[in-house]
Amino acid sequence: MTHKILLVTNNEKKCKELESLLNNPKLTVKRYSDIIGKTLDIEETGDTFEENAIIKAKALLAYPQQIKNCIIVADDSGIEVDALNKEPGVYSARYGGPDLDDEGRCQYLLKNLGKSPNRNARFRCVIAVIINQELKLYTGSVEGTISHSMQGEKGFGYDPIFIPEGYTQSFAQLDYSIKSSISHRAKALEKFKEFISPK
Ligand code: ITT
Repeated sequence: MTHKILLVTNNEKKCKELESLLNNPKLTVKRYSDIIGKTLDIEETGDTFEENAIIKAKALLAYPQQIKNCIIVADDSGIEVDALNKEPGVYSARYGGPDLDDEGRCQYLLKNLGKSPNRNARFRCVIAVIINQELKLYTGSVEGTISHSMQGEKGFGYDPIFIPEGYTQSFAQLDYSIKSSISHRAKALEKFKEFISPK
């Protein structure tokens, strides 16, 4: 049996990661905007990754005809920096204001962290899934440290300043096969894949 997965995200690079992590002959993966014919501006009003992931997944319930027989999958994620009181956390995509791009947000975080000796941080991901009208949540995280400057071109978001535990290079420098086996998103999706398609 093939499952039809509908991804709810407007972030192209996140979407590509989700597609790559869900690449499996038992899954057909579609982007929600291709199914409903437009992009939604979903307001992330929650205070937690869980709340925002649920808000994104539930936004698709307004399109019952189009989502029939689909498994809805929404990702809310971000980076927590211990010395910044776990900021930017759920505000990762909006950190430093709407005018900044990924690079601007990395630089803003580096500036705020300054020379702090405590550079511990983690990426967190919550995947909200709606399957047969039931809501399920899957979580994943990866520990690491914040570098002193941006390093590498791969990935997206805060990847150039995040060095995962056990490595000396950033997610943006390491081969993608490493990020895709240890990332917050990979861990959350692993649990989801095990649920829909047990080994
Ligand atoms: P959608 O809500 O449409 O999915 P978004 O970019 O707004 O897109 P989030 O609200 O989940 O997504 O914000 C997550 C932000 O956290 C994202 O924009 C990145 O800056 C950062 N982030 C999440 N996962 C990341 C990863 O794997 N690598 C680097 N940065 C990541």
